[in-house]
Amino acid sequence: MSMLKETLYKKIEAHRPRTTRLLKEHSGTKVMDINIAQVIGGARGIKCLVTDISYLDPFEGIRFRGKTIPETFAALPKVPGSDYPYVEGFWYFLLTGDVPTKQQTLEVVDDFKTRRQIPHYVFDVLRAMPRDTHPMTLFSAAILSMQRESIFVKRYNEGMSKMDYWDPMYEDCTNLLAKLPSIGAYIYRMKYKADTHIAPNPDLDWGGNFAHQMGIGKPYDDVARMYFILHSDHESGNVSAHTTHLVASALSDCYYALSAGINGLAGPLHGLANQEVLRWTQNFMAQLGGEEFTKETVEKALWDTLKSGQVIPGYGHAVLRKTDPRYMAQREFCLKHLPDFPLFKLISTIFEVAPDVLKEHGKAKNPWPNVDAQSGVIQWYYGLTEWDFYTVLFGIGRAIGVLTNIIWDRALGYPIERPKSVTTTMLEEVAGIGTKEPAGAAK
Ligand code: HAX
Repeated sequence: MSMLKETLYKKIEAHRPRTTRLLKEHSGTKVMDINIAQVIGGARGIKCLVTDISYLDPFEGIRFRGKTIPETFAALPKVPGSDYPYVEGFWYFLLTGDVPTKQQTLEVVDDFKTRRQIPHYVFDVLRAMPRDTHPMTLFSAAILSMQRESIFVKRYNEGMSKMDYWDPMYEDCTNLLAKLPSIGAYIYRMKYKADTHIAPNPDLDWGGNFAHQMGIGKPYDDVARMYFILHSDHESGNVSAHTTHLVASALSDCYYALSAGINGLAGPLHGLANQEVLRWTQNFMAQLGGEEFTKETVEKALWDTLKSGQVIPGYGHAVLRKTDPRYMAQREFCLKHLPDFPLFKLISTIFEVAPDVLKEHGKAKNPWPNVDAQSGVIQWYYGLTEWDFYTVLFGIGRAIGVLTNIIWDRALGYPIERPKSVTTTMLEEVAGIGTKEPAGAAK
């Protein structure tokens, strides 16, 4: 057994009694009350998911296993000659809560390399789809196509004990995660680089090999590592994490579950917002027709978007009530590496103007930028201008967090998810509203 798996096993054994005790001795203790706005409004703020992988404070932002983003980057072993850590070490950290040593990290680096070969039929599936298929559809289909590889399914069919579920889930998730960057790079080059491909480099780590297979030179390897870690996890309630958890709760394997989560990430209110930000900026520049932008023209364009009934992409958040620290981490990267890049200047001007516009507009509870407002500009700078690919980058990163979560779901025996629905009439009764319901309405 690898050091990582052994450490994880010990952590699971130590954690299980905590969950059992809560359920046995305190199952009747109330966590919160909920109101009608939450019931109708997308379960906003309802505390009904458990994860120890990350926690999102509205005013502080994300902490991975208790560490802020700068603390996480500082703590983990770095790739020699790079500013950012091995993603493999981050995977170890998310899974176990322990900061790995260099040796423990390198063991994971090697383990990933042995698992990264992609079955040839995945390429056949990708090539069979129309070339103008959205990259997220290709990515999701590639993941789903590998479902036949599931060790969990095989062991389940053999009659495995519930206590062992986490083990094949760990194997499946690691096998899948190890392949994702190469699948992403394949999709990218098939679609946008005349179907020319670059073989993996066995000397490179997960993030470095992604940059290599994309065909983008340094420091894009560090961009990839930073990007994947920043996008990995945002506690459990966001659409991609929740969907992955929900599907896995039916004991569907990780191929089914991650593919579903990726489909959720592909929505414009979630991960697709990063491509929408680029679409917005490019439309805006096209409208200016070569003229320099000013704060006034940016402000007018933002109002035009709002007045036409659309959202300002990259702004607002369901939980955060301040500028997303993931935005700030990427902004710092831009200030260091591309301070004079015109698109970065535009993104910075939007940052100066948009919060006041949104405040005056008076709807968004959070007028500040989220992760997606800043991420595309970095990709664009390094030559990745095909913005409909951006959410695949997000998806590769998001897989790290959601796969960690479903391994722990299996380890702690979380049950099939099944919240309860009510009818509108029932809510009206709760609210004390006397209504005449239309004939045939559900009671
Ligand atoms: N522009 C315009 N209106 C906005 C807005 C924005 N950026 N953000 C919120 N609003 C509006 C909502 O549409 C809603 O309007 P209605 O009352 O007419 O329905 C109102 O303000 C209240 O919404 P909220 O409570 O502040 O926000 P929600 O929790 O409902 O939604 C969203 C959160 C992130 C979906 C929302 O802020 C949004 O649509 N933002 C733009 C898209 C975006 O950037 N998405 C990425 C978010 C981060 C993420 O998940 N990345 O993957």
